[in-house]
Parts: sequence; C-alpha cells; structure tokens
Amino acid sequence: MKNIHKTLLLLGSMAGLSASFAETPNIIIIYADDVGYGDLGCYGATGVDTPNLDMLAESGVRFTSAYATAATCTPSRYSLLTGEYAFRNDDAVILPGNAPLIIDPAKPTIASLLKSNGYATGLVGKWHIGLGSPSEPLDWNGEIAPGPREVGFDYSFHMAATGDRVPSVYIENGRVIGLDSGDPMEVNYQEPVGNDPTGISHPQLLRTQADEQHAKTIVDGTSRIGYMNGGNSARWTDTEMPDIFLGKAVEFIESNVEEPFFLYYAMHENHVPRLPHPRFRGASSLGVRGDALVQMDWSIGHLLEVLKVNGLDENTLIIFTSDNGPVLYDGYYDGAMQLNKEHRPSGPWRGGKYSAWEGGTRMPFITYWPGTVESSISDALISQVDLLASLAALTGVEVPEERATDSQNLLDALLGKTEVGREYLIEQAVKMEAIRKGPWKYVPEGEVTNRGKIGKFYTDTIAAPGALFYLPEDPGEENNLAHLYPAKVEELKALLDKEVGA
Ligand code: NG6
Ligand code: CA
Repeated sequence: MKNIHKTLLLLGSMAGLSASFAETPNIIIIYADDVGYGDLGCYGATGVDTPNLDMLAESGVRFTSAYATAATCTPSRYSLLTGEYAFRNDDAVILPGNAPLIIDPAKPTIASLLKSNGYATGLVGKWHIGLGSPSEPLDWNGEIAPGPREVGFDYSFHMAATGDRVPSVYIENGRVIGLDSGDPMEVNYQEPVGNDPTGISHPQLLRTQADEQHAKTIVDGTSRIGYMNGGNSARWTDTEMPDIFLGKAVEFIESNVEEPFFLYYAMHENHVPRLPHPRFRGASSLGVRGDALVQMDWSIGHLLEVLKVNGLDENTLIIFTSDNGPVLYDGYYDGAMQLNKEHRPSGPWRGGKYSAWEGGTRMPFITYWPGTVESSISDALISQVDLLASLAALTGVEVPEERATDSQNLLDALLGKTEVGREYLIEQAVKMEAIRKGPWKYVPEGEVTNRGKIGKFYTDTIAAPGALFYLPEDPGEENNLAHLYPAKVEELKALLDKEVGA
C-alpha cells in the first residue's frame, strides 16, 4: 500500500503539483455535535472538565475565529465533507432519518480525495446527510446505498441521522447490524408503523419526558422523532453508544497502522438524548449535558492513547471541532437548562444552535500534530468548508476544477504557520444567512431564530438595513452600528447577496 501511495504522489508531481511538499500523515477529524465554543475547559467552560481536549489545545493550535458553515447539523456536515456551502444545495436542511443521500456521488469529498491518494478512509458515528437514492424508497433490510461508501468511505459504522431520530440502529458498511430477517424493520416519518408504544401513548415508559416532536416510537426507554417498527434485535442502547463508536474508531485505526488513514469520527456528544454511560453520571456539575461532555473528552483521551501505543501520535493530524452551536433544551426535559448554572456554552458569543448570532456557528476548533503544529492561539478566520482544499493541499491531491469551489486552502493557518485566514465567510442559520468579514459581522433584515426557554423557539427581529456589529468590542452583538457605517453595511450586504443570491 505504501508503495502505491508513493507512485500516486509521483504522478501528482508530474501533473505539476508541488508534490515535494506533500505529506501523508494520518488525519482524524473529530466532529462533535452541538458542542459550543464555551463548552471546553480551554475555551473557558465552568462546571465541566475536559483535560484531554485542553491538552490538545495547549500543544496545538486553538482557534478563536473558526466556524461551522451552519448553525444546524446536516448543512454543516454537508459542507465539511464536500467543500461547498450548504445553502447552494436546497436539500441540505435538517434531514429526517429516512431521507435520501444529499451528496451527489459525482462530487469529490474529503474522503474520496484522500482515498484517491492512497488513504484508507473511515466514518464512525453520526452521518445525517441521507441514505439511499431519491428515486426509490430505501429498504432498511437490504443493502443501504448510496451512502458513505459511494462518497469515498472504505469503512463506515454509523447511525442514519441523529440520536433523537429513528431508525435507532447502527449501520456498518451498508447493512443494519444485528438485524433478524424474521423481524424486518420499517421507518416512517409521516404516520405510525406497527404497534410500538410512543411517548404520547405510554409516557410512563420514558426515562425522560419529551416534547411532541420527540414523542414518537420509544426505543430503549426514549421516545424519538419518527416511527419505526421491527428490527428489535438491532436497536441500540443509548448509554452504550459512545463506547461502541469509540471501539469502532479504535478498530479502524488499528487495522490501518501500516498505511495512511483518514478517520471521520463524528461523535454523538452533545446531541440529545444525552445519555452518557452510567460511569460518567455526576462527572460534571452540569447534569447530563456536562456528563456527556466529560465522556466525550474521556473517549478522545483513549483515542490518543491508542495512537501513542501504535506509534502513530507524531504522524497523525487531529482536528477537533463541532457542527453547530450549543443548545440546553432541545426536546427532552433532561435538566440541562436547570443545571447549567454559570456555565456559558457559547462562551462570549450571543445565541447558539439554530441562530445567526455568533454562538450558532463560531466553534471550538483545535489542530494537533505533535512535532509539526506549534503551540499557539490563532485568530485566523477559517470555515470548516476550507478543510477539503486544505487537506488536499497537505496531501498533494488535486481538487478537480469547478468542484468544491467554496473551499479555500488555509493549510498554513491550520498548521499554525500564519494567522492569515479567509477574507470573509458566510454563517448559515435557520432561514437566513449572515456574513463575517474581518472584525465586522452583518446580519440582514429578517428574523433570527433562537432556542429559548423550555419548549420554545423565539426570534429576534432585525429591521432594514440589517444589523452591523464590531466584534472585537462587541462580542455579544448588542450594539447595532448600521446607522453609523452605511458604506460598510452596503459592502457586506453586497458580498452576502453575491454569495447566497439576493
Ligand atoms: C430539530 C429537533 C432537534 C434536533 C435538530 C437536529 C426541534 C424542535 N427538534 O428538528 O431536537 O434533533 O432537529 O439537530 O428543534 S442537529 O444538530 O442534528 O441539527
Ligand atoms: Ca448538531
């Protein structure tokens, strides 16, 4: 395998690539779910300890202006993998668990590019960008395709969508694991299928009560979004999920010690339902939301150990970030809001998941590569959409023309060699987009969606000509300066319109 890899690089160099600079470290993207900027110790968390992530941040680069492309999961994940802003794809909205794949397999992804360059590629964890083809309904009892394999992953072990959505089963290399052919499974988001109890019919069976949207089929004592029937032997146990994903991530690493690998480790923490393993109960003072963060950090510590034991630690680039901002209450009455105390999950930023305020997309973001990445804190402006072009540049693989055009090569910033990042980036929120350029942030006229008190969404109304903030002095986006700087408003509005379409 190693030899093949070198040959490919040579071909790359004949095609005019700067192959002499290409390196082929192992690459692990650890993608957390709903973890906010302020949720890690190294970003100021209180009430929860994250020593392993703090160590990564201390030895690597800790970014302060790194963004998910969107304030919700599906669009951010789409962008991360494809190098394309999700607002360019109308299908890239929060998907139900039975939605078809939204990545066109003809488009390159980080996985397919690295695979074409000799990497073994693996996905472990949350998928949530659809499975199956749009033209025919998916049979969960057969081959599940197209999916991760068709967009570049050699190996995959994942859930279909989210922890709070059916089907609550694991899929490995295109097959539901543990399925009994005598008990076929069925999934429906429109109407009930089968006779399983739901959160509405049997609330007494629930560990945690939920809102109506999350009160459909009960699996493992938790009601979900959507209905499922059958597949009983395949259904997951929530408290085991983090250890199962960790085990699969470790297996993938250990079976690829001899060749470069790319692992997309899409952890479930800190999405609802928050059901950490009992050994982490009480590990934080923030209730289950903090306990799940502690388990996430512990799992990452274990992964680091595995790399070390296998002699891979100095040959592995780790990138840690999250798909969207934090949320306390998100459908289950799990006490996260009541137990949050002084902790600020979005750090200094306003808003969180769903929101066009900074907390929606400004993410914790750490790069770690002992011996190569130098310890620093970086204010470089970067977006997760840039990972594709940057990792392609690192490994000497060419991005096909006219593909992944939103992705910029910010490799030097990622490696801590410069604090020069992008000029500007788009922040996609629910039903609107905002723009950050240099120190400025512009939110156009419209309604900013936010998760509020238990059970509620609320909106902040932005009047024409939109709101302009100077972030270095106003991280909380409280002082709208639009009337003072009309030219800046014009400039940012024009840029935003150019990108998202007026
Ligand atoms: C929303 C769910 C929320 C969560 C989210 C997806 C509500 C009322 N419900 O529809 O609980 O599942 O979808 O989260 O907001 S994400 O992180 O995968 O985008
Ligand atoms: Ca998410």
